Amino acid sequence: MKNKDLGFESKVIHLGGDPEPHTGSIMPAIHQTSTYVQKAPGDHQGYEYSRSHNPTRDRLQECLAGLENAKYSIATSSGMAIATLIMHSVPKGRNVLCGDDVYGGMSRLLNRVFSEHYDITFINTTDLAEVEKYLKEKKPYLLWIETPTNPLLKISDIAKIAKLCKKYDSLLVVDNTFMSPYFQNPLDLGADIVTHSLTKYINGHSDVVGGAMMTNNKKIYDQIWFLQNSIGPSLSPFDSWLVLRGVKTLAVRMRQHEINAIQVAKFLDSHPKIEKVIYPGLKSHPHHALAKKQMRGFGGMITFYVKGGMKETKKFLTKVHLFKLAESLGGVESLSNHPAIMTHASVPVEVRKKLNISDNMVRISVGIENCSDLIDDLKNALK
Ligand code: P1T
Repeated sequence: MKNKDLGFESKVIHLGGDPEPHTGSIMPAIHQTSTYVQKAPGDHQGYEYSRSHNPTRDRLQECLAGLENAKYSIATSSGMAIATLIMHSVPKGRNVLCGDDVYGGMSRLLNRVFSEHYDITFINTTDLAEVEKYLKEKKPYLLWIETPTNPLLKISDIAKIAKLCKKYDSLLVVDNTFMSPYFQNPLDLGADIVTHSLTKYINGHSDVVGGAMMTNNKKIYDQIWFLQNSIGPSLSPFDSWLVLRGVKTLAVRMRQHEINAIQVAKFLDSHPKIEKVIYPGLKSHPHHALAKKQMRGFGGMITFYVKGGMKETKKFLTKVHLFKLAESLGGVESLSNHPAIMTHASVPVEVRKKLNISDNMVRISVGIENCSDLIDDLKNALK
């Protein structure tokens, strides 16, 4: 049986996981080395220097490519590092479009690092007419989207946007961090590049910062690999090994994240001290029908508004016990976050206002703990 024909639950365990040839070790070796001995100048076994290639990172890349149904993958030292490499691939003078609701660090990278070099426009990609209008007008090199977005969990139609991008000769990049490849495969829907913060669901244990991109386009892969090798943010051998270890349980973790999140979302939705809940699995979500069609699940992220303002919201966040107040998401443990002060503080104030990333907004990453414990924790904090 070929690896590509395996089910997802088998792929996460077996892709990149052939026994080590020299020892039969079932777990991959951590090739914690910077360099490789050559028999004669240029006579080596495919490895010269670990910034360029490393056997442990190769195994992880093989696994990640397989999970996104891609031929190629590049793993980097953070999610922002892969975004930086992709942005460096934009030719001089070309424009860039980006979804208006993205991770605060992405907004900072585009607004404060790359805006000097490119004309970057933030657009509402849930509106296909707006997408087409800007593709036509700006003829961008690439359109970058998150779906679901961070933190508003807006859903954009990947297949329809991919078609539009092809029509206007632009690349579509989809940051699939929130869904993980278990729930969504953007390349299958026509995207050119899919990216992940490995820090989140793929590693799943909050002990690594990493990033990756996957693509089926050899030209794009060669270009990003050249930039990775030239600029240097390669994922370390040990972090590659940790992610290979973490990803083995991705399927079971994602299922439990979702089971818990659905119950937590329903609990919050019926609570008198909560103004509004945003979760793609709730019928009240404006893109619920698209979420059902495009994704194989709704994930573990919930955003909601506490009744009151900053004072009440801060009080709630100091009273939760299991939902630890910390940036990040996608680990086995539950986390809570105040986007306006924490993860999205670098989003310009007027944009936060427009998007309603307000003082009473909370984002939670629902972990895989006992769900009654999680609901009790929120109940107590809201009291
Ligand atoms: O943190 P890093 O591994 O560099 O990944 C950046 C990143 C990229 N894309 C998305 C959708 C993200 O959510 C992130 C990082 N986000 C957080 C740290 C957060 O708490 O939202």
